[in-house]
Amino acid sequence: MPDPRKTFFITTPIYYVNDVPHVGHAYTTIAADAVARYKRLDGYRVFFLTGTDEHGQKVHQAAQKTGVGPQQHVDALHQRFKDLWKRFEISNDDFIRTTEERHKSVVRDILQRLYDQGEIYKASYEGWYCLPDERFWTEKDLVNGNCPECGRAVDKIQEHNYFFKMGQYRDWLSGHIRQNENFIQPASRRNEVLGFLNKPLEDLCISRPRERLPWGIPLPFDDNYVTYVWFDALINYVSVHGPLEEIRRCGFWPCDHHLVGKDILTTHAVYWSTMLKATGLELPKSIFAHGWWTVNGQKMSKSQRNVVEPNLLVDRFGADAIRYFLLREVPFGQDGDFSREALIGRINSDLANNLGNLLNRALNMLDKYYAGVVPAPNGQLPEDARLLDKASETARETHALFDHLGFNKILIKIWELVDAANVYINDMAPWNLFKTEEGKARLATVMYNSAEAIRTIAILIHPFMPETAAKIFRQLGIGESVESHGLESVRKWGGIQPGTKTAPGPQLFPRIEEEQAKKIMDTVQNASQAGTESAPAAQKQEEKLEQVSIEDFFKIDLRTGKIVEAEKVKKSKKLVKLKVDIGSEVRQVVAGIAESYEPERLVGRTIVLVANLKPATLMGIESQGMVLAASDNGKIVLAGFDEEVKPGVRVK
Ligand code: ME8
Repeated sequence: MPDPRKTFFITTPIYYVNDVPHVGHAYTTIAADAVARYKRLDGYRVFFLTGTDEHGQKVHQAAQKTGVGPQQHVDALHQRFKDLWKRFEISNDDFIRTTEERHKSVVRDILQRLYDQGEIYKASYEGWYCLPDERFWTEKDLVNGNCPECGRAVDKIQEHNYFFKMGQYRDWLSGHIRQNENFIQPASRRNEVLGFLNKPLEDLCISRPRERLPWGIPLPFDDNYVTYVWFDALINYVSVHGPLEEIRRCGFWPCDHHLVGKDILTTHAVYWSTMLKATGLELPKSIFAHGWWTVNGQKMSKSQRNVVEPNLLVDRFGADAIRYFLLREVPFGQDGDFSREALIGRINSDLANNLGNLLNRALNMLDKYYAGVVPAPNGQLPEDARLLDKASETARETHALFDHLGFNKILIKIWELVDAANVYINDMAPWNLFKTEEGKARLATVMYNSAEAIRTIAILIHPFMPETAAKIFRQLGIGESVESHGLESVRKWGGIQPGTKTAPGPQLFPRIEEEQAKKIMDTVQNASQAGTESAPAAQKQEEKLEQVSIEDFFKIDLRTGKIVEAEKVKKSKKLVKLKVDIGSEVRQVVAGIAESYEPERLVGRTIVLVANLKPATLMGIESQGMVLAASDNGKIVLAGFDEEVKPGVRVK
């Protein structure tokens, strides 16, 4: 049960719906998700917010290009973000859209209050305007006549507008940043903001004439104007809690962490902080600006045609592998490069070899020596204490690292524990202990500790890889709810109960061979090059086969079959030789499922067999049929039935 006094509020930027989401957007959202999940494990009541920024020039222009009205455009595009977050197992508690009335009414309320307080005034403005960034610059701000932020061309504009008296807060803000060490993180970014505040701070233009931009929230005190998109968007962090008066009652203010990319640090550190100050609301405890991802060394942008399509990445590698890679590969705060080699390297070494292997070998041994039941330990020796100490040290050290979002260090520490557990098994050599009576007494402790180390690891990786953690729990036989075990249970040894019946399953992360990797990445990049819109279409094309008539379909004789024998084909990594009872006879079938299924686990299973396939010879063995299975990112999952069916029944 979460402790009602421990609350935690974390946000991502709300993303523009001028385009579909890419891996950069996924990065911030996954990072926030990891923190939210960790805090929930630690007993906090968490409010994790993400959403979409749906007003402004960029979105308006994008809608115009697609030829639909802006509302229709944002309704369609925001869904792409929601869908992607589902695929990435993002556990957000709310999703705010700036076109929702609950948001617009709070924006109007804040604007009116600030106007009434004299914080907003109208003036004539002449200056330089960067359309893509939607920001005004003075002559002296420009770099070589271009926008100092993005380097693109700017337009000269003269018009009447409304201004927020931001400049008056410069010294106060500088002081606040200096006094609150964690307010802007990491430290290098904090210095950047302080440097920015060393120069005079201009007032902020917060309106756009409606005739130039009709798509926005009208100013409550002058409806010839709409609200500047940043002044509108930043308020989402408040409006999600309801009317302004609610903020003190909601229990989630001030915000604990605003996670943003380094591109939008100034708007958060300077605009948002001064807006809050003027409104009389408490500032966030921390604004963390992370680094920028490139792809193969290049900026990720649609014009470069190298956007990494996140849906395809999930299709091919699974959400957890991508979540792990993004947070493990580079320190949060620094820039990173997304490359095929780096991704495959991490999947094969960290996930398949180290983590996957640990689970497989431990469960196999439990199966072999204890029929899959976790034994009771027989007292701990000093050589066991090394593993136990490592586990508690990992829990302690990762906890401290979470305060500064040191994701990659946290993951390095957890993998040190994975390594320690693998080394423990090697050193204790259960296969030797099993040979003697004295050894067997010791074996119980070794196998118990191995299972408990895996349970601890599963809890610690849950924030980063929720699906994998649940799979490990399932295979350990302790349910799926990692959260119900909580962080407390990794702080003391002994959470897994002797007598627990394990349920080994398919490999967590099958190795990806070089050839296969190349093929996968080519599809991902080609689809991206065809434009992100066409990415799902490209995938469909690959799967789209010619239509067949029902008569054609019935030519295939699909039968239920019970596996009565299974053994690995010698010298083959992938093949298993099966004897399958299909009622009228027993067939010999060779299937390429050895990397996902141990032969012993196959016996007794009911599968679907293509019974009238022409026999073929594989590695010198005749195969009289084909077993139906799905191949998902290289992982093979057999088709089956949710109730018992006798062998030989036709499947249609
Ligand atoms: O700026 N590498 O929205 P946006 C890392 N609507 N992170 C990246 C990235 C990359 N290559 N590309 C994007 C906006 N991001 C405003 C925010 S908040 C009140 C309003 C991530 O769609 C990163 O978090 O341009 C960056 O700050 C954000 O997406 C920008 O998203």
